[in-house]
Amino acid sequence: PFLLALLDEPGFRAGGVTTAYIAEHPELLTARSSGDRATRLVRYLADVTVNKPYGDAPTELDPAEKLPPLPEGPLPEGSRDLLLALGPRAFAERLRGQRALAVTDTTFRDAHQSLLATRVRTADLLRAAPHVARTLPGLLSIEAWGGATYDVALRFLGESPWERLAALREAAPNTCLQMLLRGRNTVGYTPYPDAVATAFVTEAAKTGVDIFRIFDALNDVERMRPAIDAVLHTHALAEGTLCYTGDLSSPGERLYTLDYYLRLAEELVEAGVHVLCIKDMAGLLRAPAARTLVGALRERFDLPVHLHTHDTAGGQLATYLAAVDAGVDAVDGASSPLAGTTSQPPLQAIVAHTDHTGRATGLDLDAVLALEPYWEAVRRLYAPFEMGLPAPTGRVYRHEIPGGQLSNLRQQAVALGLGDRFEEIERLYEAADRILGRLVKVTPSSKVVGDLALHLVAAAADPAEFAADPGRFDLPDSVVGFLAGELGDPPGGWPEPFRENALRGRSFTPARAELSEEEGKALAGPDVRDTLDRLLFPAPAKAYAESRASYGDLSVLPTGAFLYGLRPGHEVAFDLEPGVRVLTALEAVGELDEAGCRQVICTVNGQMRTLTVRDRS
Ligand code: 3PY
Ligand code: ZN
Repeated sequence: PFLLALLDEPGFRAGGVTTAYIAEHPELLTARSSGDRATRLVRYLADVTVNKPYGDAPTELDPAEKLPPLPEGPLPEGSRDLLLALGPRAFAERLRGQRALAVTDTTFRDAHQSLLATRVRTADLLRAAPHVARTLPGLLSIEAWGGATYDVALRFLGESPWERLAALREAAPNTCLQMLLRGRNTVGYTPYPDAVATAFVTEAAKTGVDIFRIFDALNDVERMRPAIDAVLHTHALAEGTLCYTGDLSSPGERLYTLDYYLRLAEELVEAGVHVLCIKDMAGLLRAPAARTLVGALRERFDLPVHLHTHDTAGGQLATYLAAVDAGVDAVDGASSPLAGTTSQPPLQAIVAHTDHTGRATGLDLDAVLALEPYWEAVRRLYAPFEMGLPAPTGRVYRHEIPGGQLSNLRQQAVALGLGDRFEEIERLYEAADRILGRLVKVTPSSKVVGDLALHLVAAAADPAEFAADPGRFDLPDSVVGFLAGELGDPPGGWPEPFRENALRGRSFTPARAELSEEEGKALAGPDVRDTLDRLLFPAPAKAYAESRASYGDLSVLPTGAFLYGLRPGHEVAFDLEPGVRVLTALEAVGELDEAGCRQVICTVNGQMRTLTVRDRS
């Protein structure tokens, strides 16, 4: 490949290669030439063209055509300018003191995590970011990172999550970028040593995160503390999170009561967080409960309260308005085309319903509306990842499945041939939750409950029989780990004797509490991002490294081509780097040969190329 790279180099063609030429161009020894980089990306496109992993393109529309013109003039000041000027403590005080309802735009993270399997690529986010920065400078933040985005970028998109963050930082330099951090589990599904959480937070703040929303899947503040402490050493704001479950207004509620949340909030305040977040991941917080909880938190503590919800049952705008009356300082919304059902309530409605009141957001409704056609086109482009909740469902009040997981489980049910019997999975999820002790259900505790539910379905097990004699059944690893205490202790205590019976005779290897000396050194070294990728997600990090080695930086490809490949007569343009444009078009795909391959003939910047691709379709 090195020789091929040289052959493509203009200096070689023009004057012949000498050792002096190489000496003058040391980058040739490390970087590949643009011709070689183009060929490798076209090789990826040829593969997708033959194998069509997601079928044919659902639309020919390029979302970029739907973007309004970018306003000119100086970039308006935004929340990040204020945070950098005031520091996090004074910024939080100001947030608490202001009348205007502050708003976080979740379109860049939670919305597509909850509707499109987290698949929206950096390029599509990056195109919208400068518009948000220029036309909605009154936003509190853009939630753009963390949650499942890290894993999915490495595993499915061939993208570096760190490069996404850095690029978004550059595209919206005036507005706070926010991330979701799962406490000791960082952006993964099991706990990591504290040194990992610390290094992760430090690097994320350095790269671009200004607001860290930190939660623990069982609401255990001790397990959020390393991350909180790490944030307190940066410029960024720490949001300490109460994950909400149940219905605190119900007279039958004994566990997740107002007192329970107030005690939790007190611990978070003592841990030094700047903001209190109510994270209603399943959309269970009803309007009267919101009024009570927000009112009590505001009365008891001086910190601003930030409310997050999912609109699964369809009633969460009412919850927001009740919270607004009770003084909530900030809420989360997503642009309408990526809002509703398992995603957040629409930003557009939040702005419209508060306009001309004392709590108006200060966001320009027309500016929010101007981005609707763009996000609508993006959603159409990602149609294969639509996760199938066609309408609101009130059953969430019973099964309490978080928004992101509900859409995911529906897909898993379809894969198991149970697509038409999803109510059964919901019923077993509810039963599994009761068996495990009525948990706060959010990544990764929600995964434990979901794994058990699917396991009961697959084993055709009756939940009562399973609960009475779990030793007779296989158990998913996540369930064994949970019962062994891997995620901490559940708020309602352990379900005994179920737990003892379930663990008897089973072994469990706990996650490591410490790093090896070598890993510790690597975290302190210059390649901290690669080290974090490897420590957090060994297999996806390897998949990413292989993809990068084979194809280069896939994030430069337009999404239509990345997902659906090339079509005859349609030229695809992409930039290897600013100013280095590649134009490619499909000429023909050959017959299947004896080796199971096809020839793909295409033009690359006017030159004909023939690539051999294995047909795995
Ligand atoms: C995540 O942890 O990714 C979540 O969105 C939880 O709600
Ligand atoms: Zn959420």
